[in-house]
Amino acid sequence: MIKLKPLPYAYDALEPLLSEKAMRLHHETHHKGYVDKLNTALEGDPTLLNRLGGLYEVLSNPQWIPLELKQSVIDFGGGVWNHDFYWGCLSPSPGSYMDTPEWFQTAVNNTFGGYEQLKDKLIQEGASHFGSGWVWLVLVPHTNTLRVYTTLNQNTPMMRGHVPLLTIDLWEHAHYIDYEANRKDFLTAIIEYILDWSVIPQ
Ligand code: MN3
Repeated sequence: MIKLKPLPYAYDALEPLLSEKAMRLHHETHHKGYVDKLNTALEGDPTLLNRLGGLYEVLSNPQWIPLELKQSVIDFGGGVWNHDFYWGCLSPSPGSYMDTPEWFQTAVNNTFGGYEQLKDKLIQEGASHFGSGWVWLVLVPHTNTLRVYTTLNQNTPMMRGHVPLLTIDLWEHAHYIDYEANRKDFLTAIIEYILDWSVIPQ
């Protein structure tokens, strides 16, 4: 059984950028819904997660999932993992980009031209994404390069063999209460004030 992990801060900790009402609804209804649906799907193969080493490993290797469970585990398991990861990318006292490791700042400069361009790219890709999904900053292994892109629904970068570094939820439920349909304002507020750059690995 997968359990709903608590948020790493209080429901009102990200006020006024993300309201307590929005955070409660997002965590207690949407995120919990994925946990419940994943548990129901896993009744078809109760040892799957243990056998394959956990949710991250399963989502990184969807070819290992029994065919009859595959789409459910990708959708509901992705919903669980993506939300856990997203909460960890936000903070009421976020780490600064200036304190990220040298390898990362060098890669940002080489790939995007600099920090401002990276922020613009996250906002532009996230705001123009059609439908539900997520915007990601990922590391492409072997080449050690960075990429920004969006995934549809609950798809993850691990399915493409990429390592997620940061994400922001693009589903309407993520922004509708506080920003209505203005996803660009939502992304800008998060990126400027509560995105925690200390999640970038040393
Ligand atoms: Mn969500």
